[in-house]
Amino acid sequence: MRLDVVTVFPEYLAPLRLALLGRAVDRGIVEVGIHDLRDWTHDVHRSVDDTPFGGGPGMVMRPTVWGEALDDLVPVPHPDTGDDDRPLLIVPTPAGRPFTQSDAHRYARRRHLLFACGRYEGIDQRVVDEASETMDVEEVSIGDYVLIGGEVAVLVIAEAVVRLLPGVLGNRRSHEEDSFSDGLLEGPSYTRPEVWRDRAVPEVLKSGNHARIDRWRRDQSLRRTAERRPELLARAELDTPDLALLAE
Ligand code: 6GU
Repeated sequence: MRLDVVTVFPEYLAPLRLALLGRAVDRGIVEVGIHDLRDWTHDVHRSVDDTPFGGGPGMVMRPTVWGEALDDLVPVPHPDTGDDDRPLLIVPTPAGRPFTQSDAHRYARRRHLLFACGRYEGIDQRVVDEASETMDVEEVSIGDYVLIGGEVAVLVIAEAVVRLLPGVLGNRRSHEEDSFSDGLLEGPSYTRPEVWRDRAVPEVLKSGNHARIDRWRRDQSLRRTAERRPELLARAELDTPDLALLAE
């Protein structure tokens, strides 16, 4: 998979080359390109923004600069072979649709993701409107709070996607036990020692009875989800023992 990011703060994206993401880069599972939006300016001040039409606070990122950046970074379909390498363009914005685990799975199937980081009050909407005519474009939010720019959101989304690529996590049964893969939160985990500061590990986890352990874990997930994210229960697949537990 190829990940390209356009930003006015390229250094902010350095973590893409660290730790788990960096290992995926070293192993050739992902290629990362980080691009400074100011490279597509022509004025001495390398200006990327301007005042909003209609007035109001803040600045809007100029379509002229973004347009040239996307023209350079988006491959045109090959006229003879019909090869089409056009990326999925992802625009992080608090005004986007919520980014979820199912989006992460969907993005993980793409060959090329291109992230356009807005700062200030966002990017002139015509950039997204025009791009939508020739490629898939998604405006996404990572949660109900406001960040200064899209850079941290890109780190979040890239990490959620890259960990799903084959070979990145290694030595793991699957992603089937992740929080959200069954629509529930994960329950608590424990390791040695068996007793720590007078707190014992739940007895069932040492019983060796895997049917009991699975049921206990399921119950913990259900209780935690009911407590912290009750709205998730409506969409989870619940069987009769699940419903019995929740009715307690
Ligand atoms: Cl994706 N961008 C910005 N700037 N703020 C956000 C966000 C994204 N998601 C939540 N808040």
